This record gives sequence, C-alpha cells and structure tokens, in this order.
Amino acid sequence: MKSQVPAYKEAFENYQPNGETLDVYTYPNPILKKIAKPVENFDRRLQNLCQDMLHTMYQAPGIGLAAPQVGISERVFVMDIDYDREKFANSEGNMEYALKNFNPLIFINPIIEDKQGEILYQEGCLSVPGIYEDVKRFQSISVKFQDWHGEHHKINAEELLSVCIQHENDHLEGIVFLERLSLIKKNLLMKKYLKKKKKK
Ligand code: QAP
Ligand code: CO
Repeated sequence: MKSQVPAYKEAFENYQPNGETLDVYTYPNPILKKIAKPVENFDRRLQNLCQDMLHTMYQAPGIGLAAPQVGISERVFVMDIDYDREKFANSEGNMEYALKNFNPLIFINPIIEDKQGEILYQEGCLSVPGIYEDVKRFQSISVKFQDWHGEHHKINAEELLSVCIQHENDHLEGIVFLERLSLIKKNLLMKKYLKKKKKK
C-alpha cells in the first residue's frame, strides 16, 4: 500500500527540521480520556495540524500519533510504520535528521471494519513513555477514512499496520493501550510508569 497522501509527501521531500514540534501529553492527562469529535472542515488548519503531527512523530521518533495526544480532541491520526531517519550534525554542530523511504499516512474520521484473526504485538506509546507490553489485537482489518481533502478511501491492513491503526483509533475513543491489558498487568505497569514519572 503506497501513501494515501502524495501531496503531503511532496511537502516533506525537502524537509527541514524547524523545531515546531508539538507537545505530547502524557498519561494520565484527562485529554487522553476524551472521545474525539469528527472532523468537519477540511481546511488549511487541518492540513497544518496533520503536518505538525507528522513532524512531531518523526522527531520522537514514533510510528503513530493521534490528535488527542497533542491536545486536539478530533478524529485524526498520522502514521508511518517503516522509515529511515538519519541523524547528522549540521554546520553549527547541532543534531538534525533527514528522512528516507518515508511513507506518511493520514487517517481522518476512520472507521474500522471486517476485523479478523488475532495478533500479539509489543506496543508502546508516546503518551506512556518507557512502557512496552504485548497487546492482543485483530490481525487484519479494513478501515474507511478520509484524507485531508475530505476524499473517502478504504484500505485493508494486516500485522503492524493493522495493530498501529487499532492503537491510534483507540486514542480517538479515549483508550490508552494499558487499558487493553489484564488488570494485574495494567496495575503493575501503571505503578512502574508513575514511579518513573515522579522521579523526573
Ligand atoms: C503506537 O507508538 C504503536 O515509550 C505508536 O520512549 C507502537 O510510536 C503501535 C515511543 C508499537 C503498534 C506498535 C514510545 C517513543 C513511540 C516510547 C509509538 C518512547 C519513545 C511510540
Ligand atoms: Co499511543
């Protein structure tokens, strides 16, 4: 499956890091618990939000980021599950990075259908830094969504792409991956996470 957003890829071809990274809200911030609202206006603001989210994701680096994680309670997430990020020192000696073989995906107002099979995959989340655990998800799904022009699409997804879409879609429903674990695991990891967070 190739990029759903060729226009965005062009915008990134001559990509220069510009430090306009969005703040990522971390668990247990209440914004992460809210159900996100559908996007209605496919305007410049939406495109800017998507670009900033991709920028923030690549910078992290991460493979997926949902709008509620940057404090915007709207049904949008961005993703790139397979890219190379080369770090280098610029002329002033600061670290910059260049993206290679990237394939940004943007999902607006997504609806997951045709859920099939089971897969166990180790997940992490930019909103729960430092915590990783196996989560059970559907192995294959299809997903209907809109691009930033408002055009409708439908794709099939398997394995990591499927897992990542389910993880990000959960954010739109106010669900963090820890909630998908057994109560015992969840409590254990939560303790570990909150202890770490306090130390910082
Ligand atoms: C969701 O998560 C995902 O703890 C995307 O210190 C992850 O990009 C779906 C990240 C895995 C499926 C499989 C996490 C970065 C990035 C951290 C991410 C961290 C730095 C997480
Ligand atoms: Co997440």
